[in-house]
Amino acid sequence: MAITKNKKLRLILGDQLNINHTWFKTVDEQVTYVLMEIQTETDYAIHHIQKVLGIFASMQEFAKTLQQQKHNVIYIKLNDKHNLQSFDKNCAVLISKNNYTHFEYQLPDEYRVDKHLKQYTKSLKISVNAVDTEHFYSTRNELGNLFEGKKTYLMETFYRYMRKKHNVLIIDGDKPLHGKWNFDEDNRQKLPKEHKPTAPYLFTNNVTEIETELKKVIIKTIGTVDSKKFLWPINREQSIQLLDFFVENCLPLFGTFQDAMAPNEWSLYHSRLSFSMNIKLLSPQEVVNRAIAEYTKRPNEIEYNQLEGFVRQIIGWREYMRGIYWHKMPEYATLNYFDHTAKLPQWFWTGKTKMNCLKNAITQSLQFAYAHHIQRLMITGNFALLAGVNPDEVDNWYLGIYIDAFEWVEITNTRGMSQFADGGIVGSKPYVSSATYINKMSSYCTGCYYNKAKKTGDKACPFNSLYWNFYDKHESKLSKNPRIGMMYNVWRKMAPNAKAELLEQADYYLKHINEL
Ligand code: FAD
Ligand code: DLZ
Ligand code: SF4
Repeated sequence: MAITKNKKLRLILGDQLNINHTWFKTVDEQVTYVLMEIQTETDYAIHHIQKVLGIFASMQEFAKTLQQQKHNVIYIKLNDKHNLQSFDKNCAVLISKNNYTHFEYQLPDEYRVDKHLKQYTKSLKISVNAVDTEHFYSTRNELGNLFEGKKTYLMETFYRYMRKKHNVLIIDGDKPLHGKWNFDEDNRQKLPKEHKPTAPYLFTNNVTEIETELKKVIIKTIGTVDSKKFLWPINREQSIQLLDFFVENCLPLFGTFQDAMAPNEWSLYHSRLSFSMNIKLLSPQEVVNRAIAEYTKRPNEIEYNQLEGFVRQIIGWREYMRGIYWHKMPEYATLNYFDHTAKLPQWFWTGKTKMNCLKNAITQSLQFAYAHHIQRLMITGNFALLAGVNPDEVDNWYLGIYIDAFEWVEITNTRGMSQFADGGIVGSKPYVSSATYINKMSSYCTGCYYNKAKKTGDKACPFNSLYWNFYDKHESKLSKNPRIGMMYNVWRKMAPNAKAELLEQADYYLKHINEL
């Protein structure tokens, strides 16, 4: 039997659901697309049940769309008899069975999968091509090239470069609209007591069939789900609806309450678009353009600081984190600047702690697979850093629990921004705080078992003593940092017995961390 030339197999990963990719512009009967639900991907971390369901449901929807457009699609479900549970093994069988003469894949976002596919394709006897995902504003190496030879990697420098390069909120060729690059000083207020935030826009997708399939195999997951009313978007139409809802209802207060936290309010004015963007149902360009269009349409209702703050998160932070990832991996995953070794407290997996801020942030993470940025940074991340938890443990928790967690954006935020384990590549100082900051930005302290104002003694808020203990322990590594020097002046001036009491209190809390 004659072998047809140019028979192509194209692999689509679970976070590559970009229907606008060049691949799909023409229908070619010589081309077959393959998507696969596999245990090597479900098991590299203990994932939230909603993350696995969300990715599988979106992959299935994407395969359906491709089929409707008349593309050839092979979809391997988790429990298919012939599923060999890894990208390379499944592809190898398909290639030999169907006599493909070409194999193509889109560049993975994660180093681990990139390495795996590079190794696998080296062994292939047919031609191989890896193409861009056509998703990001910047290339993998763009940030590395921009900062070539520089000691620091300032996000603000990168952000300005991106704004100019992509002509976003720019006038006169290279000047920032409204005279300033960054309007953060107008943002970040606490939620007023009487303020009732807009309720989040939730979907009611039925994903019970996928849940039943998941239960048949031994996949350890965390968190809860109502699989009859799965609340996250699982296709492009729903992602666009969520984007519309965000710009119409939340953007006007996005910046103002970006850092605010309140009990039982799990997303406030945040967009919750990270999942759709990270699996590429939405492109960052269309999100940014939609927000700018809304601002242009309603100049009297949407202030510029709200828009600029949102655009910065996407053009700035999101692209910056990806650039740092590709510039610094694989070493980045081994960095542990403070040599932290402690284990994550058990209640990170249950939310059962008397600390109201942590109880809220963890419980909502288990319930929704989501926490907003300041909860991740200044509640859970802050505590893990003050408690000296090993960054590997911290990474595994963040990589599993959030629906939007993929290593390229998780590790740079967790190990970098939150844990300062990179010694200052992403952030210029560690993000730690006592109860003062948490109380300033939230109303958690009001309902807490602990007393925010007490540093030592019965019911003293653990953040207070752990905060000073952290600075004391890492004085040699931090005291020369110009952004922290002032804290050391305060610490040095403190009476010796007050210092001793604080350190004793911290020591007690660290020894009884699982009981906090
Ligand atoms: P919004 O507040 O509405 O922001 C809009 C968009 O901006 C987000 O969707 C996201 O794409 C982008 N963005 C905002 N901040 C960042 C940032 N620091 N880095 C990258 N993109 C950003 N984000 C992830 O997408 N995946 C992760 O696994 C992840 N892990 C994090 C871990 C820690 C410890 C911290 C501190 C932050 C982490 N972030 C992560 C960044 C940020 O918290 C989330 O992007 C954001 O909370 C997602 O919710 P949202 O879509 O409602 O964001
Ligand atoms: C996160 C995830 C999970 C849980 N399962 C799958 C899967 O079964 N099949 C798949 O193709 N992708 C999955 N993903 C997303 C991948 O982990 C992601 O595509 C790679 O890590 C590249 O970033
Ligand atoms: Fe958190 Fe301390 Fe406030 Fe309690 S008192 S909510 S532990 S900061």
